[in-house]
Amino acid sequence: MKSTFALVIILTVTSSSLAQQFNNFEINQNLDITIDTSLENNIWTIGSPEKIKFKTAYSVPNAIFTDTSITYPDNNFSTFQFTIDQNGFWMFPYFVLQFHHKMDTEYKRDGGWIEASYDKGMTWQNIFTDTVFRPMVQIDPSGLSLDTLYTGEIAFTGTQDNFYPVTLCWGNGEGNPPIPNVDSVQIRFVFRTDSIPSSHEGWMLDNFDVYGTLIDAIAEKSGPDPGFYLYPNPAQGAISVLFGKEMIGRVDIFDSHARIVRSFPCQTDRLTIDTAFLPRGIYSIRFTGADTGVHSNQFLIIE
Ligand SMILES: [Ca+2]
Ligand SMILES: [Ca+2]
Repeated sequence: MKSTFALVIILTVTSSSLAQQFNNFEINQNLDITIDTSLENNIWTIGSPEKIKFKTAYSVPNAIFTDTSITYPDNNFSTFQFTIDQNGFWMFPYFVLQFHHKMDTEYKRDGGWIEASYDKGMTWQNIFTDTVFRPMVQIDPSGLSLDTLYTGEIAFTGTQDNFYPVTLCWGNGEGNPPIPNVDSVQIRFVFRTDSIPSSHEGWMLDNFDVYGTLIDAIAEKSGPDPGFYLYPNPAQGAISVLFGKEMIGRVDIFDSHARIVRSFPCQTDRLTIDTAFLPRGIYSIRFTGADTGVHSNQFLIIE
């Protein structure tokens, strides 16, 4: 089966404070996240989780998660939302929304998706099926992939025991739908359960990060072997490489002048590379395997 995904190399510009909105539910909260309390049985809660699977936030102590008890109720429809202020991003060709999440739901029956409104809340689109302004979506391959709920919604559903990042990128680059020409974009996270009771804990999210970017490259790769995935990118101190399966071969890291700055053998499905010794800049990482050929990717070190 042919699979295609986009590798996105993101350059952040940190010189403008307008160009970032963030909320980790601790000290840094200039992205204002609201829970609509007029919605009956809205179970989103901001606080410190005390469940069985949801014991700790991604950044402690707080996160946003579905609550009222350990397990979520049936027939539930809950939302929270925030506004991306596009005025801060006009100088950038792209803007990105990133967050970390963890989920425990009844597979294909209960789950959550993300909606966007480009007309100040009058109409909403599931971003995963929106054909006009659909963002590129980058999901950690070890985490939940998108699936179809029995209602037909494309959503996150099922269980992942660890936090994984999700990156959404709206942009005007080649292959991207355009950034909508509006001064703000509203984002709504929807959690929905069916009529069958189940003992699952729901959805937990943390560290919402919105920023304008200049994207250096969007490389489309096709084929049964998607190469590998790097995170976080940009990196600070260390970068993790996920291959998706055990890979035997050699890893080389090159600086922007194509000089090898590090080289080592590998036999693993994932590894973490210490980047503290490397100055900030753009790097390439290349994997060469006897059976799997050559794969390369780029990353940015910001400190
Ligand atoms: Ca937090
Ligand atoms: Ca259920």
